Amino acid sequence: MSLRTFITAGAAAVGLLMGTAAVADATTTATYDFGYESGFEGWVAQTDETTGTQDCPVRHNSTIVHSTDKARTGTHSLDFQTNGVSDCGLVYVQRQFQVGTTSPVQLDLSFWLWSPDTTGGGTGGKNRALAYSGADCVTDPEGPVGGNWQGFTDLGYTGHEGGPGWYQYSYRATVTPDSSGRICVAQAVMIASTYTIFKSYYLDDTTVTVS
Ligand SMILES: [Ca+2]
Repeated sequence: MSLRTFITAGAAAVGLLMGTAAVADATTTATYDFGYESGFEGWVAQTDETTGTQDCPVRHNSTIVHSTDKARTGTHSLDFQTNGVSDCGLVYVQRQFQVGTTSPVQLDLSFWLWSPDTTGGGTGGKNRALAYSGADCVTDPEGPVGGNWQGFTDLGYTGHEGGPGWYQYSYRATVTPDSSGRICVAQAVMIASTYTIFKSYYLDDTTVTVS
């Protein structure tokens, strides 16, 4: 993980002119890059079965592991091993970020997902990529509700015209931090088709920008 920050030039200049009090109002942009070369890099792996009450009719035992099977950059990624035994499940990683304010911030998330699917589905059909953000992390996913999971945003199918490969997903939200100035962000694969094998989706090159 690497962190880049900068203070908006105009705001910093105002701060210099007006003294230290104005510096506190300067807009800071922080960008975090995750390539998963050294592990989960602070992201916590969970499924709808590993936290809170079970939502799916059948246990799917999906999991996420650190992998060298595929990488978009470097040699590692996170392998979302999903099982569609009951056409149901949420498999995700989530992470807290200290944003240094309790005022609403803009969150920009992007990540790359390697998918084995096609637009027609491929082996076992196709799933969906989701994202979440909020003051609190997800402790008991609720779903599937209306073809999604509560609080998550649908970023699209995992099946693409070009067939298996790496595809980028993007998400933007305004998030109000908790009273300690923290937000939580999640990247997810929602199981949305029926298959009784473990099908891998690989996550790499996540960028989180808070401004
Ligand atoms: Ca990588």
